[in-house]
Amino acid sequence: MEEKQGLHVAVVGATGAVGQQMIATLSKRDLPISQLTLLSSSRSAGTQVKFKGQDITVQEAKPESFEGVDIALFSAGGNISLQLAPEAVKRGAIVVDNTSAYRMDKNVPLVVPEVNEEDLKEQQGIIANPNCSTIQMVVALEPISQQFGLTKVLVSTYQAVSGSGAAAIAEMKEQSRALLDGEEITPAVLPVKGDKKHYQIAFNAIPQIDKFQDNGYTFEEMKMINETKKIMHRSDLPVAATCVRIPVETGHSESVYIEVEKEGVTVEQMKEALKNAPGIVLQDDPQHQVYPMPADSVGKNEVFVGRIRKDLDNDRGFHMWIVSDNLLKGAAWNSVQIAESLLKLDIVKVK
Ligand code: NAP
Ligand code: 3JM
Repeated sequence: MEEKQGLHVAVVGATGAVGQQMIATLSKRDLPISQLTLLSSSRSAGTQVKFKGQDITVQEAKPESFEGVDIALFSAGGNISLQLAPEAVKRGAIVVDNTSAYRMDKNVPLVVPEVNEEDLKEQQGIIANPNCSTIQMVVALEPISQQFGLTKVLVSTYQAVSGSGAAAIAEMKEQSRALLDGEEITPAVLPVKGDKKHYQIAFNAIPQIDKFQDNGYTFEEMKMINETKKIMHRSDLPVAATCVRIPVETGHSESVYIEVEKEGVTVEQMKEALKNAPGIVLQDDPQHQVYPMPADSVGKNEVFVGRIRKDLDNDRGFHMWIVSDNLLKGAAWNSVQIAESLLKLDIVKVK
């Protein structure tokens, strides 16, 4: 059989909340894909998935699954990435990893194309896709940093349950139904699958995403802090975060307070900087009640910014509200965008 021209792409975690969006995103974009390999655990192996009109059978992920693969998109949890990403690299693939396994490794570029695409040139086989909450925030921080200088970031998040996977979405829906029907509930997934206690997510807000560290911050909060500094090449930047899970299915929201270096920056100048930046849609017209909301962000690749206003006490302080589809720009779209950048920069070549 004659070999088709194009890339052999693999998706690891193809049956998950992120993996499904990766397949949907790949089918909308025009990366030249000649073969798509879909991988999961043995539980879902055998499932049929449609891609551009073709049925593809999901297979169990094994080291040999990566023979001949050019680009492997991983989103099956950190342990799977630790086990299988090196196996994929050994077989010649470039890995774009969606887990936290390699993000802070100094040999691994952590990339949001609108911010630090050039870092891809330093890749040694594995490229990390940042945490969803980090990605949407740095897309908005970068143009501000470039034009006005950035000296401080304080963020509180309002994160959707889909960030915690398919089981968390199901738990929120079933709990909502049960509570409305006056039934007892038994939380079993959120806030963290493997942690000691589980709490109600329906009609509630849980100030814990991922496990706690000894310093009182959760890992999710530390991901936002450390990853922001790495992506923006600003190890000196003060960043603090509070991450909260709310009963929204998809779309993360963030209330962000920043301080800039330059004096006298106006709200209009801030809006102008954001409006003209790549990947951002400005939705900011309080008179007409225009501002970003998670329900409007679903299915869209952009980061939406609004509610921009000056702090009342600090002339260099600004507040804003940043919203994006956590499964798209926060995960699947950013990964596919990285794959497109790899081609654009000639790091991966089509055979
Ligand atoms: P999910 O809905 O629970 O899906 C998990 C996926 O991983 C499923 O396809 C599952 O396959 C697969 N999987 C589980 N164990 C496996 C194994 N031993 N070998 C191969 N595949 C296995 O979770 P999700 O929300 O899609 O998230 C998946 C991962 O992506 C997360 O754990 C996280 O590390 C990462 N993530 C990153 C971001 C980000 O911010 N960039 C956001 C969300 C998630 P089965 O169907 O066979 O179980
Ligand atoms: C988002 O390894 C795991 O169990 C996955 C935990 C997880 C992560 C992570 O740490 O990779 C769930 C949801 C993320 C993430 O993107 O950081």
